[in-house]
Parts: sequence; C-alpha cells; structure tokens
Amino acid sequence: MKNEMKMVILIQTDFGATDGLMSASSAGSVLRGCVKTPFIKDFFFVSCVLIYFSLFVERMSVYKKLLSIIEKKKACSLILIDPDKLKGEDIKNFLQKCEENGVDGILVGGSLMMSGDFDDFILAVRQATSLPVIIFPGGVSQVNPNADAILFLSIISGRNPEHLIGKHVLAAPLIKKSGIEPISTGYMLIESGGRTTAEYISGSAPIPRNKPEIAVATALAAEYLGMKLVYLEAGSGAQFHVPFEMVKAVTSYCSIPVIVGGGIRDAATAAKMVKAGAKIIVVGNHFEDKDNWKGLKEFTDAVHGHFET
Ligand code: 1GP
Repeated sequence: MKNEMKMVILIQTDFGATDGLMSASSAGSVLRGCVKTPFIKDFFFVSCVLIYFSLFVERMSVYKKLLSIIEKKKACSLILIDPDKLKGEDIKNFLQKCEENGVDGILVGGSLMMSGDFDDFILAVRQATSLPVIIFPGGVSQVNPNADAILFLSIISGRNPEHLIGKHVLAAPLIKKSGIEPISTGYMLIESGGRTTAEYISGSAPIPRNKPEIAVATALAAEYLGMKLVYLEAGSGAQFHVPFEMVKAVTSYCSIPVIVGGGIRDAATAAKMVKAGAKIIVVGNHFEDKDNWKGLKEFTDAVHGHFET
C-alpha cells in the first residue's frame, strides 16, 4: 500500500508537470486499475483524485489556464459582469448559464462602481461558479481575495502617470496580501465613436481608430516591457467596436495574446475578431439583458471557431 501510494504521487506529479489538463477522473481510472481489493480501490480512487486536485490547482495559474484554453479551443470567451447590473438570484442563474454554454471565464469590475457591495458581489460570484473569476479593476478598492486573479492593467494608450504606474504601487501590496494572481496587461483605449467612461475616468486620450500603426507600436512596447496580455478596449457599451484591421495589425506583430472588448454585440463580430487574430473576446453589456442569455452558446461557439463568417 505504501508503495502504491508513492506511485500515485509520483504519477500525478508527472501529470501536473506535463499535461495539467488531464482530467482527475482519467488519472483516477488509470490508478484504480492498479489496486485489486474493492474497498481499497474506492478509497484509493478518492484519495488520488484529491491529491491530483491539490497538486493540479496549485500548479495551474489562471494565465496558464487561459493559454491552454487558447491552444485547445482557438480563443477564449470571457463575460464581464457588473455588480451594479446583476443582482440577487440572477447572479447564480446567469453564471450557471455561462458554465452550461461554454464560457471560459468571468471578469468582474469596471471603471465606475455605483453599488457599494463589491466585496459581497465577488463572494457571491465565487460561490456560484467554478469558472476562473478575474477582477477587471476600476480602482485599487477592487482588489479582493475571493477572485482567482486580477488583470494588472496599465493604461499604456494614455500618458497619465497615475494609470501607468501610480495606482499600481498602491495596489501591489494589497494584491500580495490577497494571494490572488496578478496578470500584467497593457490596456489600450481605442477611439470608438464617443467619449467612454474609461477615457473620462482615467483622464487619458484613446488611440485614434484610423491609426493602427500607433496601436501596433504601443502593443509591441507592452510585450517588450514583459506584459502578459494586451487589451484593445473600445469601452463599455461602445458605439463602434475596435476595427478588425487594427486587431489584425496588432496581432500580426505581437506575440502575446490580444484581448478585444467593448461594443461586441453579436456572434458574427466575435468570430471576425478571432479571425483577425484576437485570442480573448470580452462581452459585457450585451448579456446584461436577460433576453440575450439564449445567445451565449452562439457567442462561445463563435469564439471557439465554430461559426461561419
Ligand atoms: C468593457 O470590454 C468590456 O470594458 C466590455 O464591453 O460592455 O461593451 O461588451 P461591452
């Protein structure tokens, strides 16, 4: 038995190191075959699943999870939820729908928070879903230990030092204390037809939508600075989404994954963003309307490459 357990740990350590996505049940099934007595067999199965999870969960960062989703499914679908809009039972109902319909992760936050209960909200989200919960912070006060990770955003399209490094100095010790994973992200506001909340609150000018070369140079600078993601942001509820040509230009120069969000309201647009090279698509406003929840599957299918454009 002692030897068998040692074997379990060794085998599982290897799964974690080489292919963190092998399911716990497959790992358990392989190992179950190694033991003959029924009771010990079941005990053994449960133990190995638990050990597997403890090793696996510790190893796989949210960033790595996103990369593996991109590798396996082509691109990653994230839904942004707003504590001011999603309330009560709907939090659980919506997150369940997200899980059932192939959403890959949940972003929580925003530039402007009118509701005072961000902490309660994020806890409710954490309890309602097993999807990765990532804070999309509108301010230092949105650092919270009940998420899995936080996009550590620097607004590199602007020249406001507070949003390039100032807020980060205040947030860094809080993130350390919370234990959540910071994912360094070059955040670029792109002109989208009108002044957005993000532009106004951050006091920074967006990149003109007809200047893809500025977007390319800015994204490359983010990559060379060691950032892990670039986010092309048209803004919440934007009149126009980021132009496909700009997404194409940035993704053809940049080797870090590019997130695109703001003003995406249908599956066809999401599919075209992926075709242009985006690796993570974010939708917020569109799914705040309950009538649109039925479109979740079409959206995730489009992001995962199953949609004819
Ligand atoms: C906003 O990119 C996100 O920061 C999502 O935008 O709400 O317009 O989908 P929408």
